[in-house]
Amino acid sequence: MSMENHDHHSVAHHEEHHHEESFWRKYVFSMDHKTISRQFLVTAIIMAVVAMMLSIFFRLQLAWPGHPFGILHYFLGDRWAKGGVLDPDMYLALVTIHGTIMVFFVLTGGLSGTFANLLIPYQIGARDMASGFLNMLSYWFFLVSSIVMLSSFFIVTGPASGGWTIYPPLSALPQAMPGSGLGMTLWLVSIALFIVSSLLGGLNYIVTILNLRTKGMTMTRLPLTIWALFVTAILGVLSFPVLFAAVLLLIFDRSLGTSFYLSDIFIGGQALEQTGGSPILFEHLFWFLGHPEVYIVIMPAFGLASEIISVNARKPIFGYRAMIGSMLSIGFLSFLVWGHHMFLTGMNPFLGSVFVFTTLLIAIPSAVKVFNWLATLWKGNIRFTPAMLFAIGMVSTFISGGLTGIILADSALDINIHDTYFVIAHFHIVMGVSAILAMFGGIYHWFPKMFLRMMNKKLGYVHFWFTFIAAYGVFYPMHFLGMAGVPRRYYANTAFPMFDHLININIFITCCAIMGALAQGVFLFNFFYSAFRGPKATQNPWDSNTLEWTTPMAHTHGNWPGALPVVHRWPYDYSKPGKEHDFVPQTVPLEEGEIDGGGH
Ligand code: HEM
Ligand SMILES: [Cu+2]
Repeated sequence: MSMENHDHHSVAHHEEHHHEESFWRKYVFSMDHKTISRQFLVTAIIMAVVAMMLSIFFRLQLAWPGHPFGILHYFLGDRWAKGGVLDPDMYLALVTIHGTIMVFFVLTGGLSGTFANLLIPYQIGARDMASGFLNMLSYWFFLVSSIVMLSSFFIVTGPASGGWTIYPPLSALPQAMPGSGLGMTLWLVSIALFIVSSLLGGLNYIVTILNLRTKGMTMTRLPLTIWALFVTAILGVLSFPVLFAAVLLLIFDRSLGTSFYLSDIFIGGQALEQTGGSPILFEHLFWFLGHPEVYIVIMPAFGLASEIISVNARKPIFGYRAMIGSMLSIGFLSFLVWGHHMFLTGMNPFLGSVFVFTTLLIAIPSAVKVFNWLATLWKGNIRFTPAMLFAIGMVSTFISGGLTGIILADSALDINIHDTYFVIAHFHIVMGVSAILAMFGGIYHWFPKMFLRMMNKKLGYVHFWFTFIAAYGVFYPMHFLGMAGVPRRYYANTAFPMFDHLININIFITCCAIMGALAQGVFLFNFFYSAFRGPKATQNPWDSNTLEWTTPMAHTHGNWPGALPVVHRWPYDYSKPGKEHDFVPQTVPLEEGEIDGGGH
């Protein structure tokens, strides 16, 4: 395989040897990027459904505290929902696993895994990833880690419940609470496996993008999807090892009697033996990954949205080089801001002000991106496909969520609303919803390439509008809860009469959440039905310029049956004056005197 990858000109010879691949090789232990991409996607969809259901479970409790629900008893049984009333320990576990699955399994593994695998070889003109084997391993580590994470629901003490940030001492002392026991161990094992998956994938993506671009595909002719996935992979390779170290030290503290993170802990009036460690050390290590992590989540979304918006506005992306520059500077800055999660740890206020400064700096490249998307849409000949709606939706939520980021970045303001629903509102809108919307956009846009069939447009519109309205309906009111002081990660606020009048807001939010969840049923139906029964896709359904649409509408081993395509121009020649069609694919040679767009 790797020989052929380098071989740009000769007619590939793999068509000649018709080796029959067994079912297992083809669909299960596949080394083909297209199959692996679909494996990541389907696994992520299953994980997303689980995480969404968990959020509905705890939202029921938040809207109607202590009220019995048959559905809770059905899923959680007597152990965790006796008589249908949610157990407080289980509430914390639900929140923890919901956050963990959404952040890591859906929007890191799922999002990058699906689109890096699908798009990198296709859009750079390669026959496959640099290493099909590592790529396969990356998926299998991902799957096993997903299974380990879910398995913690089936043990007596329940899943980890210290929040997705697993701060010690709750995570370091197995005896601290039920979720600190075996559930926490499984969480740590799962995340360690996840990190292995992520590193195997990320290294492979970087090497493939650097080395396997086809003839003419210079770095400044790459679609922004590839630039985004490239920066994402670099962030992952630089930051995940730090979480790995943090997790390893935590395992030592739990099992080997070390005390990296523990000191002066009293349980039931009894001082524990551990001294000398510091839980703040864990916070530093965690957020050194944790902040880049939110960009690992949003960066692929940037790429998908840029591509979808340009194609469907029938205009070149505005500020191509500025888009690349802003992604690189966001990536760089993301390593210098982790302290904004730790303003309340007693850090020196001067150090805090440094983190305020670096954090606010990120607003600049972020605003450049938003400006460029809007400028691309401006006076475009817009085609409102479902993918386009989701991409525009992502721009909307990224703006709304970004604004509250400026508030949280200021330590003087953040100290007042830290650990309230204001934070929950901010990060869900800016990262969670934005990335999910872009992921949906990517699915609608590239579905024809993945499954060779079309999704239903009307159902796509229904899915978009209900999802979009529900998302704002859920997360917009949470700002007000936060400003009123309602804390996050609380089972119930019934002990605080000053929050009583806010209960109607919580009921409204939960109703919107249920509406949003039902809308995902429309998507699931559309997805699975179309994958098997949808109308056959045409060669280039969106009149797009990028290379993936030049491959046959079949899953050809090696992608192009003949020679690899040669690239002559950047991918954004839409509505170029003087051209017959409103798009000029990257494989069309430049005419005499014609200037290539990527160069400036
Ligand atoms: C189905 C739509 C969703 C709803 C209704 C929802 C609701 C919530 C709520 C109410 C909380 C706070 C619970 C508490 O603090 O007691 C929460 C926590 C969280 N959610 Fe979501 N969420 C949704 C989707 C997402 C998505 C797409 C992400 C991806 C980033 C996400 C990531 C998180 C994280 C990281 C936490 C923090 C968990 C923790 O405190 O440890 N959620 N969610
Ligand atoms: Cu951060």
